[in-house]
Amino acid sequence: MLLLHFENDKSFSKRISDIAMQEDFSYERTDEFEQASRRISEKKFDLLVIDQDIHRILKNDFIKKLTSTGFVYPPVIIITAKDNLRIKKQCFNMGIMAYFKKDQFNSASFVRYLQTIKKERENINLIKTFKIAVIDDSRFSIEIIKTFFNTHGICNVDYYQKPSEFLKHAMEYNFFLIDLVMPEYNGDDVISYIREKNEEAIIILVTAYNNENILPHCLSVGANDFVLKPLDFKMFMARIKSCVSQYYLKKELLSKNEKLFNLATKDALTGLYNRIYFIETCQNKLKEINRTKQPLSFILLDIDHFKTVNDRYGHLKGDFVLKELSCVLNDNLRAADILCRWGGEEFIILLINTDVTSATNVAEKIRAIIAGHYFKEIGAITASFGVTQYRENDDDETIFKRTDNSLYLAKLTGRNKVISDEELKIIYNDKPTTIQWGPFFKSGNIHIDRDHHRLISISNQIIHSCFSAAESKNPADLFITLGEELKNHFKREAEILAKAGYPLYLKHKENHSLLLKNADIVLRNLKDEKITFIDAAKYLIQEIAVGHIIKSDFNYYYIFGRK
Ligand code: GH3
Ligand code: MG
Repeated sequence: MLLLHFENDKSFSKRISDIAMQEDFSYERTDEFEQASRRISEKKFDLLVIDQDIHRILKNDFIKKLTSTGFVYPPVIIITAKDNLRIKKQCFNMGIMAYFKKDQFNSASFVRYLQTIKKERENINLIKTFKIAVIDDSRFSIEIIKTFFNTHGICNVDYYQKPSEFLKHAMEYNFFLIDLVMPEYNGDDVISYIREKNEEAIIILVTAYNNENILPHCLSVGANDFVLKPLDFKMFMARIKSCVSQYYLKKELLSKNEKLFNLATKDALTGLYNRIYFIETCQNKLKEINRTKQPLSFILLDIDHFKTVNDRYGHLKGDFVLKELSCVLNDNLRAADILCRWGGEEFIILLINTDVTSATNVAEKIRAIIAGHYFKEIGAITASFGVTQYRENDDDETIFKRTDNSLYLAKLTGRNKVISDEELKIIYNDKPTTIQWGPFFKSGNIHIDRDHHRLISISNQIIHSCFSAAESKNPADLFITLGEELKNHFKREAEILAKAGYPLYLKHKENHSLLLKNADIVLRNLKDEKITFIDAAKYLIQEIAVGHIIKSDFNYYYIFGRK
C-alpha cells in the first residue's frame, strides 16, 4: 500500500509517516505541486494526503483530475491548517474521503481511514481471484465497465457482446455481469443456464430497465443481485463487494461446516467415520431397506494380537498400522460401502445391497489381502472377521450383537478367519478348528458353565479325532459320549432355568427336545455308516453342542447377570 503526502511541514510529515508505517503503508512525501502531479501520473498510490496549498489545488482542479473516471482515485484526505467551512464543503462535493483540521488532528480517526483503505484493497484483491465475464450487447456499456475495472487494476475480465459467443466459454468463469436485454438470448435465459451448471457463481444483472416484474424473476432464476444503468460506480462497486463477501462467507461457512462435520463424524487417527456416525447411518439405512427390501450386510473385523504389535514396536508403530490398515480397507471396498473405525483396532463395514454370501466373500478377500500385506518394519498381521446380514425385525443392536458374536467365534477358533451369522465352522480352510473355552461362553451359572465347558472340550476331541489318525480316542466312542452329555446337560439346564424363572423356559425346553431328536437321527445314521464322522461332527457341534449355546442359550444369560 502506498501513501503520497503533499506536505512541507517535516515534523507533521514524520507523524503521518509513522502512522502509515504502522498500518503497513509505504510513505512518500512531496512539497511541490508539479512533482505531486507527476508522481500520481507515474505511480499507483492508494492514498493521497494533502496538507498544503489547498486553495491552489482547488483552483487548479487538481482533485478534479483525479475524478476523471467518475470517482476520486486514489482517495484523498485533506489535513489543513487553514480551516474554512466553504472549502470543506467544496472538497466533500468533489469526493474527498476525509477532512482533518491540523491543530486538532485525531490520529486514531486517521488510522481508521487507513484501515478502510486496506480493507478496500483486500476486497479488490478478492475480486481479482475470480474469472469475470461481462456480457452486454452495447459496446458503450462494455467500455464503461472496462474503465471501471481497469481503474481498480482488475484485469481478470473478458468482455462479450454476443451471448452466443459467451456461451461457448461460459464454464470458464465464476463471476458474471449480464445485460438483461440482448439480441439472441435474454439475460434471464443466460442466468438460468449458468446457475444450473454452477451453483456457486456470482451473477449480477446489469440493466437499464427498472422493471418490477422482470427483476424479481431474474433474482429467482439465479442472479445474486442487479445494478441499474447508467452505472453509478460507487454503487456498482458496493454491489460487487457485497456479492464477493457473501460468496466468501458462504465458502467459509461451508468449510467450517465440513470441519465440524468431520470433527463430529470422523476418527482423528485414521480419518475414517467414527462409531457415532456409523450407528446413525446404520439406523437410517435400516429405515430405508424396510422400504426398498434390498439386502444389507455388515462386516466387523479386529486385528489379531494387536497388543503384541504395540508391546513389540511401540504405540506409534501401532498407530501407523491402524492408519495403513484403514487405507488398505478403503482401497479394497466399493465407494458405496461405509467403513468406520468401530473403536481401538476394530473396524466395521456396512455393505449396501449385499447379501451375507457376498459380504462373506468380501470379508474373505479382505482377510487374505491383510494377511498378505507388508506393514513397514512390522511385517504381516492378521485380522478376524464377523459377518451378518440384516434380518426382519433386527435393530442396530441385534445386528451388532450377531456380528460381534461371529467375530468372537473367529477369535476363539483360531483367528485370521471369517465367521458369518454365528456359524461355527469346525473346518476352516481345510484345517480342523479348536474351540477355545473362555469368558465369551460363560453364563455366570457354574453348573451350566461346567456343562458347556465339557461339551466344548468333547467337541474339540471329536474334531481332532476326525482329522488325526494319531488321536487316541475312537471318534465313535466320543460321539456316544457327546450324545449322552447333551441329554444330561439339557435336562440340568431346563431345571435351572425353570427355577430361575426364565420367561422363555418352555420354548427353550421344546428346542432341547427337537435338538435331541435330531441328534438321535444323526447318531443312528453315523452308526449305520450312512454319514461320515465329519458330517456328524459338523451337525452335532455346529448346530447342537456349540451352536445352541451361541444362538439360543445366550438369550437367557442375562438372568445370571451376564450382559
Ligand atoms: P485379539 O487377537 O484377541 O484381538 O488380541 P489383541 O491384542 O488385538 O486385543 P486386546 O484387546 O488384548 O488389545 C488391543 C490393543 O489395541 C490394546 C490397545 O492398547 C490397542 N489399541 C487400541 N486403540 C489403539 C490406538 O489407537 N493406537 C494403538 N497404537 N493401539 C491401540
Ligand atoms: Mg484385536
